Amino acid sequence: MSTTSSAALKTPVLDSYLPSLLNQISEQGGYIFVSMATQAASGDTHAAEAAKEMAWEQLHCGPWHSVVPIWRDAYSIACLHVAKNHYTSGEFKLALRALDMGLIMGGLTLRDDLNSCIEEVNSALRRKYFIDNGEERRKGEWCNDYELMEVLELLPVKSLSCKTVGKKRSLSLEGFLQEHFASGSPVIISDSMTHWPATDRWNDMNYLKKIAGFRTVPVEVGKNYLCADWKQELITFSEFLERIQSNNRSSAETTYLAQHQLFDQACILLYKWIKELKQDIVIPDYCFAGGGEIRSLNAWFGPPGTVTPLHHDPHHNILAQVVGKKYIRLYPASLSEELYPHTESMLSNSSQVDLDNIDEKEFPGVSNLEFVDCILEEGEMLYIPPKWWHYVRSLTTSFSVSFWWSEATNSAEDC
Ligand SMILES: O=C(O)CCC(=O)C(=O)O
Repeated sequence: MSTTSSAALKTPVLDSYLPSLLNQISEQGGYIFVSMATQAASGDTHAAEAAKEMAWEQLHCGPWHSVVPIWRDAYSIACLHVAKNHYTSGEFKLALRALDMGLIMGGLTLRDDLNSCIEEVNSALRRKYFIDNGEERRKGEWCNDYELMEVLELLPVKSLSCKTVGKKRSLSLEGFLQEHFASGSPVIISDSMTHWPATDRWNDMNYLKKIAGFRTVPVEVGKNYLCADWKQELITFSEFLERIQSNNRSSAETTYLAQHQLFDQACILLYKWIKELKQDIVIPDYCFAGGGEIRSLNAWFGPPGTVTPLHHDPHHNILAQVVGKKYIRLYPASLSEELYPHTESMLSNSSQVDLDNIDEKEFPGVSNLEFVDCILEEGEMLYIPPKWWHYVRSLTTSFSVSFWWSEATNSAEDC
């Protein structure tokens, strides 16, 4: 896109807070940044880029928790200036990239400006996408072929041979409360998502591209987050969709758009990113059980073969299967010690046992532990009670959304 845009991006919060933010940055010794940001505010493109680089270096000069918070706001200031310049010269994709980076890495003060600019730029890009590609588009569906017998060979030993999770159609809220929430017992609920627009729309790759294709998203590349060669990358959602298609065709490294509590930046982005697709989903009434609050909505989107290793989470969870199928194995919270949790605090909610390849000598007894499992089909929701251990493997291209909520007494802040 090279045409210039007549309108400028509006940044009311930046306009009113800039002087005080720059003062705070000076107090931290960021005089050169302040000088660059001041020039950037009067339209100097090079100064805006230089300020962004400078703030980026500050974000990377030590562990994330030791970054002085004002430098995160400094990064957002610079991203907004860079985006405004790109937008004015019609470079919408570059503008959106800068804004997404501000959302992922920046501070909280300018988040409203970042979000409103993202909406503006994304809709400009979507208008262009429509014009370039025409209104009438062929539906691009995922290839969801799947052979049960072939899939069974890929699953951990003993899969689907013992107790499976019970399934209930259109379970009432009262029934859910009495029979599952109160006793902490998992259940699959079918027929409760038929009214979600997502059940139709998210099977259409072109729709996803149009809605969020230009956004930057954090993805996981590699077998799973416990493996040494695992890494995170920031790519556009369109690039991610292309990778899913190539993962479907080859055995290239798996890319998974997933959320783990370990990476709270990614978590914040997913929460924001999913805004574009949020109109297509409906928070299940079950998530208001216990009078608590939604803690986060997480997206889990990837090709066949993604694995989320055995771990547990502190919240109630409804995992809704919008596209495709997943194998899920659950162990009760009471078996925690027998599942050999990692000893480092950051991974203490993950098991050291690789269910895909159990080392009997190192982890004796694990193969004999009782579990329940299931294949979660498109249009079904699985209730996972707090602290229940779960292992998840996608059997087809799969897009799920998890809703985490906590009871009224738990006031911990999540993303
Ligand atoms: O779907 C997945 O891969 C993992 C889901 C999960 O772990 C969760 O919802 O807590």
